[in-house]
Amino acid sequence: MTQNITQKIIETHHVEGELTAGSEIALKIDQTLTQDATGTMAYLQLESINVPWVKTELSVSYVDHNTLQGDFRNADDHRYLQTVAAKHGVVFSRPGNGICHQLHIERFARPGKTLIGSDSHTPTAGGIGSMAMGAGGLDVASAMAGMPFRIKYPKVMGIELTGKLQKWVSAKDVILEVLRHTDVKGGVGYVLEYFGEGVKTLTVPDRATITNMGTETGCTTSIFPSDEITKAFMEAENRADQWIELKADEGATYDEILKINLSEVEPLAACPHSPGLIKTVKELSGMPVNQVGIGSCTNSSYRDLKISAEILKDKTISEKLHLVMNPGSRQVVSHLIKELSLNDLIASGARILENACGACIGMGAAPSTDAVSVRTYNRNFLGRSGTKSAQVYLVSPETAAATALTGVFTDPRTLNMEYPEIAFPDKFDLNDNMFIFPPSPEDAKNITIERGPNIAPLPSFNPLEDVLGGKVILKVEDNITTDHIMPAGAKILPLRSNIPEISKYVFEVVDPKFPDRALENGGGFIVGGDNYGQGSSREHAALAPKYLGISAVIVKSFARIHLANLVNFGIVPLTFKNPSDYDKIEQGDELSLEIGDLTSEVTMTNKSKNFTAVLQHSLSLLDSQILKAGGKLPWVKKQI
Ligand code: MIC
Ligand code: SF4
Repeated sequence: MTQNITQKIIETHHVEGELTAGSEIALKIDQTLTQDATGTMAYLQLESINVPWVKTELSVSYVDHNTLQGDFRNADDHRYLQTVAAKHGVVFSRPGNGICHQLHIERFARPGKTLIGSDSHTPTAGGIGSMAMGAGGLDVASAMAGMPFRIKYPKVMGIELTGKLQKWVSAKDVILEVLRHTDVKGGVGYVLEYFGEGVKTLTVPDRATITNMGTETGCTTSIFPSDEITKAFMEAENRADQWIELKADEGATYDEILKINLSEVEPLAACPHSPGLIKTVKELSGMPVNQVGIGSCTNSSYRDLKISAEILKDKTISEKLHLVMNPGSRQVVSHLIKELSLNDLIASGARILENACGACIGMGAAPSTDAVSVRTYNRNFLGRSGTKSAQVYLVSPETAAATALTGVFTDPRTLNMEYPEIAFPDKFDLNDNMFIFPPSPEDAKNITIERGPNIAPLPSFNPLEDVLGGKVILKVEDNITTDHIMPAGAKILPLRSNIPEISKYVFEVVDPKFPDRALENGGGFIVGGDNYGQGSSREHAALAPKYLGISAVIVKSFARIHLANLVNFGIVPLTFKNPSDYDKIEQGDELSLEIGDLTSEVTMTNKSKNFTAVLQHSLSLLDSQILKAGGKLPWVKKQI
């Protein structure tokens, strides 16, 4: 039987479940990654599972999100992460080394391997042919403890690339073109697998830009074949021995096919406040811009910064705006220094920030009031930049650099200059000295894990009753993101290892009174529309509402990672059998849900409006048991 790449990797890693679309399967996980903002919780969970040494082939703990160190709290977290990594056999990437996804694809990701990461952009490694998925921290901790990872057997959307990109159009425009077709939920339930003649015109960093932002379609992951181009990249990273070929069989089939002719792709932009609201840059051209940001895990590779430097060389950025740049890794910076491109950037007026997530997650460089900010990042959700009134657009490095020069939205094809073609070096500058590799398990016994006062113990939760009662504490619309539920940014991120404190900010951008109202009412329910919980993997978007007493979320549909996180922390995820029942519920209504053992539909009685409605769920038997027990941690501990 012919197979596509997704089917091949699933077949070699499948340990449980039926291989039919929609059924739950369990996969063996070869590699894991965490980042600091989700990592503290993940390692507290790993510690409580009580597995002395990780069972994966490789686990890496990166520090890239929360690097401002405004006070002792970030630094405490970093110290904890470094010591807990050494204790349990995890490689530690020190702050300043770079952004997790850029570093992972440079130094560790491997074709044909499975990877889960406590960050939703883990699919970046799909650019090298790894089956890489975002997951909640507890699922990553469980994988480190040797447990398989459970997903719904995905459908595969084959994305056929033909032709070749025109000058001034690049990989970011390709993924924006995909998003123009799928919007932010067209990928739910799918792996996006790329094939066709056009694939060989894209380098690994180009492919990684595409798989990175594929996350915004809601998909399980995205993947490219591993071919001669992949081999060349791995050779340049001195990892040719880890290369294997990976391609779909001749005649392999897909559940759906999307065709994209690269030659016809134009410079595109995602408009406020959704990565799925796509317009051409031409349509937006001339709009005054106040800030430009180049970087983030989507566009901070050598190629992306080098082309920006070439565009900005010998020129000065517009006085109407600021330009901030975050390189993806020290490897990238090292090349920019040697080739004098860093000089070009600084001379042009660019502000070069740390090799970290930075402004992408609202850690500094928040735009001014009502500002238009044009960024090469992957998300432009309301308030994510740190300024609620800012209008954030997502574009390619070419468009961003052109815009930085003119001060208005600019189609880079209108710049009067030769297109700078950028090839990656034959050999990248290699320097792994900011990775701390773990000692031997024997030596690790002498390591003491260091915990500052910002590391609060994990909260524990009780088993669920058969009937849940309470008020609708909040009713929200479609496409509520985890940035709405549990915002990030410089003020809130330092609280990631402290659930009681961070819970005070739940739904801050939507309704700052939510936490108090939830506590005053002894908890209750959230009602929402379609695609609830889209965006990040942060399990705090489940843990913190749970801490405030939320026992069920009732919506039209869920995003994948958030749904798993709700189950993991004992919040019942329910959907309306009849979506129009959503309209009949108001905030403040008193509800009663007969959940029983959660193996069938649930009857909801709205006592305030005097009607009943049927609610559904997509829980496996195991999920139902986990939920009833009050969450996954006690269950995992029992398994281990
Ligand atoms: C994001 O881009 O939203 C983040 C910040 O990287 C999150 C993880 C987090 O919230 O810590 C993600 O993508 O999962
Ligand atoms: Fe960091 Fe932004 Fe990438 Fe998230 S999307 S990992 S915050 S750079």
